[in-house]
Amino acid sequence: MSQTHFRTCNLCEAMCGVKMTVDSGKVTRIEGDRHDPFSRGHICPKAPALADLHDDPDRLRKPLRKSGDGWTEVEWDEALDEAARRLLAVQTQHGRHAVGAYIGNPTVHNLPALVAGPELLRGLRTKHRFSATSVDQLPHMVVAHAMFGHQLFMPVPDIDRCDYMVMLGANPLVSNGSIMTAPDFRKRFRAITERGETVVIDPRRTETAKDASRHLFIRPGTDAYFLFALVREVLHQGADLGRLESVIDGAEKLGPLAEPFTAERAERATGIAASEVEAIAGKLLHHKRAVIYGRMGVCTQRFGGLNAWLLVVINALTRHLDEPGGAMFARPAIPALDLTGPGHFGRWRSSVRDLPEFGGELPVSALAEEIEAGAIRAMVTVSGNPVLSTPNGAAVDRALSKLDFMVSVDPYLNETTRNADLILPPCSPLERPHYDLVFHALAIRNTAKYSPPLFETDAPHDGQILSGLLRRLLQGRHGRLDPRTLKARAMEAMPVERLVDLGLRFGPYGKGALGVKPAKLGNKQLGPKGPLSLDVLKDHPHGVDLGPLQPAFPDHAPRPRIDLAPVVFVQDVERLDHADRASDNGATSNGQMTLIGRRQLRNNNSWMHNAPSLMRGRERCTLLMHPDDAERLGIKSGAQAEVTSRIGNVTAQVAVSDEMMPGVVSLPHGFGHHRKGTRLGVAEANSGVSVNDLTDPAAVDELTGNAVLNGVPVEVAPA
Ligand SMILES: Nc1nc2c(c(=O)[nH]1)N[C@H]1C(S)=C(S)[C@@H](COP(=O)(O)OP(=O)(O)OC[C@H]3O[C@@H](n4cnc5c(=O)[nH]c(N)nc54)[C@H](O)[C@@H]3O)O[C@H]1N2
Ligand SMILES: Nc1nc2c(c(=O)[nH]1)N[C@H]1C(S)=C(S)[C@@H](COP(=O)(O)OP(=O)(O)OC[C@H]3O[C@@H](n4cnc5c(=O)[nH]c(N)nc54)[C@H](O)[C@@H]3O)O[C@H]1N2
Ligand code: SF4
Ligand SMILES: [Mo]
Repeated sequence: MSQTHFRTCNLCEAMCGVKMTVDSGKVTRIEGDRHDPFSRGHICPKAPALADLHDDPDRLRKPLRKSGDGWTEVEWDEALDEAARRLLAVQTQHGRHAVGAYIGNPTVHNLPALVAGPELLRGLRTKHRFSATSVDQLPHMVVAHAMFGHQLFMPVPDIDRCDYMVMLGANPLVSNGSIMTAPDFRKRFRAITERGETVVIDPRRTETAKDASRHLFIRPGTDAYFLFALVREVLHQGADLGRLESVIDGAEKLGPLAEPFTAERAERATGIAASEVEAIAGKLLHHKRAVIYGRMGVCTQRFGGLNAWLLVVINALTRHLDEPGGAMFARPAIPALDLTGPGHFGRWRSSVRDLPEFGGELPVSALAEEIEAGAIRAMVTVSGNPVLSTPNGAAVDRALSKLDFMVSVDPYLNETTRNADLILPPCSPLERPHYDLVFHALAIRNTAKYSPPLFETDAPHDGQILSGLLRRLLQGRHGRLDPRTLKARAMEAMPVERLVDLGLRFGPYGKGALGVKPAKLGNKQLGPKGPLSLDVLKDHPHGVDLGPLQPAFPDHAPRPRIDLAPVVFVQDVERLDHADRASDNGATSNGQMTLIGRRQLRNNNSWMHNAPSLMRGRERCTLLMHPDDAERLGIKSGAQAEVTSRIGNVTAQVAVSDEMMPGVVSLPHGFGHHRKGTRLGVAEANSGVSVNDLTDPAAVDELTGNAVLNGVPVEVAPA
């Protein structure tokens, strides 16, 4: 007898609704849920891999303890007791900051981990916290904090209502969108191209660029010159703050700051003709509904902070901030801003290189050097693979291997967790409840959906592991009956569904747990079943639609005023002003090129290469190169090339393609599964090389500390 189960795919930001057919305890079919009001039947090739993941024989089912050269399975209580005891021992001997933590990307897609993770981090009381944020969206968070007063209050492009979209450094046709939760981006983007115009600015003519009205090549790492020239041009043509004029401070500072950054100067730095700047500024001003948007490619480069700031500035100066069709703010059913504090910046700094914390985290580019310097002697990693995903992964690997103790919460024995003394594997995503606490806050439409666990299990989910560890730490530190221990014990016992219910009831579409808070429904489309609670969502297994984005200012923003020129960004402008004068852009040798990264539809960062359904087909870890460069270097498509950076070298198969800007090469990240001692049968057979064996931890955006993953100087030669 087959059953049907509806849930949200938790693999990327897009939150696609999936329909699963289950036969005798096994998922036999995964397809798009046509009745999901947000994704309307769309899925990508990764959704079926949810079944691969669940059935993967390499996925760990029991905790592992390192013993000699091998691993032995241990019971859960024993493993958690040991982890707590050894972490406390390190803190007792070397101080509380001697324990570090790294939190990886899948945590954000994991309801129980999102609830328990922050508590554990607080309980560790260490300033050595790291996460994937500083190889990703850190600049956007610094901007949100400085301009709007909360690190998670990030504008998203209202793509369903916009007629003119300019996009830099993002490839949502492949990534399915980031800080822009938009299932079936392709369809939504094509609709903009049809009703208006879309422009993609990228050193590679990407899948998204091919679907756009226009594509412009840009020299990697130079976007800030282009964006500043746009600001200047908009000001010259006649900026308009629109409805927000009365709440915006600092606009008058922009003119003098932008003045030196002419379109001609931008042309020299970026390769984009000065006339384009003028035209794009004119169109942004002219269109009633328009937006400029940028992501990974503009964040993970040397001016990531300035780029993220200038994007908001341009939207504001062209009256598209907080306006339909422009850059808007979601109003999620469970208020996401409550997940963290508003943020802080530079309260402490890393000990070796003096890099600033943001929101309690240090840049991960500093991780290896802090371990090598003895500042960190034990690590906790949770759903992270920094050996493949952070700069100079090989150095991270070496540093992790020298720790006194390491515990990893992870379902795989992989490149990072092989360095652990204990691996604590959570149950599969199909065995835990799901609600997207974060991505509803970054969505292009307000919706809500709850997915109950599909399968029952005795294995703990991430939340139970993390809160079990926290309780043991507190018990070891303060005793069994201390109020802090008792609180942690209560947290551990609290079903996470209960927290979802409370969040919904107290949220903007709920009516309060006791019915005391007046219901303020954002949208009538909710129908007669509102106000929201967990029961209402359970009655709507495809999810509920809460309508298009609504203006947030002044009543629904974390603070009523916007600072358009925060001092941290203003101070960084001088660095930009110097950079193009200091460097000569000419190549000094024949093989000197600039390296950028890319994503592929069948990858998910570093960790889904063990799914057989995703790994079929030809080699994907290829070095893309323009035909002129290939000819000059005497390299043919399919041949091997050696790529060397200041950090290391890798050899990859070349794919010659005129979609690359001349002088720029591209390698995907997340590969490099050749390291010894992992247990990833399928991935090891398709190992590829790691681009992060080339990226340089010394290269960070000096303002935010974000890693420079794009625009890496390399030397390419036939292998
Ligand atoms: N299939 C798949 N989807 C994913 C992921 C995945 O691994 N695979 N990862 C997920 C995650 S964690 C994230 S954060 C998102 C990221 O989502 P996106 O930001 O949309 O994805 P990227 O493909 O990294 O896009 C970066 C683009 O920047 C370009 N670029 C590089 N350097 C520069 C530059 O200097 N200037 C400009 N203008 N462009 C530049 C690159 O060519 C690339 O096209 O994707 C998510 N979705
Ligand atoms: N050069 C270069 N480097 C990059 C990027 C790039 O574009 N270029 N992109 C960066 C970006 S945007 C990101 S977000 C980072 C990602 O960096 P990370 O978050 O460090 O790495 P992932 O590859 O996402 O690995 C996720 C880990 O979580 C485990 N995992 C998966 N599901 C679960 C779960 O449910 N629970 C637990 N406990 N563990 C789980 C996996 O086994 C794996 O070990 O990589 C960054 N690195
Ligand atoms: S785009 Fe693919 S991976 Fe992302 S949520 Fe949808 S089905 Fe899942
Ligand atoms: Mo990411």
